[in-house]
Amino acid sequence: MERTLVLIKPDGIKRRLSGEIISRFEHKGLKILGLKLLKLDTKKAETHYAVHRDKPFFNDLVSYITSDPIIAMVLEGRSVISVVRGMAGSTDGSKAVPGTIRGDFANSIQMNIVHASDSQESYEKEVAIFFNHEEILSFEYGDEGLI
Ligand code: FUP
Repeated sequence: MERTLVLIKPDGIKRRLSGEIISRFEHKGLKILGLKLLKLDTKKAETHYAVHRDKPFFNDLVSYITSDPIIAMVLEGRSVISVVRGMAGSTDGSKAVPGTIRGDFANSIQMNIVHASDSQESYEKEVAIFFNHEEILSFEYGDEGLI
């Protein structure tokens, strides 16, 4: 079963959308194996966004993601990386399709509510920034046969 790393960014937390977003993942039948509220430090934020280091928006992005608390989650499910990317919607909230998280709640590129890993390789790098092994639990919800 595949896993992905999801962040609810400071705008999502401060706009009180955390419950709504987590509900969407639960209702889709994804399993939450790890979850924490934290304030990211600059070093970890730079590691998380390392692929964007040379982009003009990099410093702003790091300042923003470290400005206030975020929620980090590990989700598990069938094809969960592409499923959650689809649920998140396009990066730019003004272009994201209604029905997606960004399409329904964001109208900005930077403040776009959530982050989701874009590949298995990204997941492996990202999960190590936010979770220790023992913080990712393994258990049955009991409804797996229905999803
Ligand atoms: P996504 O994979 O949809 O989260 O988007 P990207 O990896 O392309 O970008 C990562 C983050 O950089 C986005 F969530 C927001 C930020 N960003 C900007 O601030 N300005 C841009 O022009 C593009 C991205």
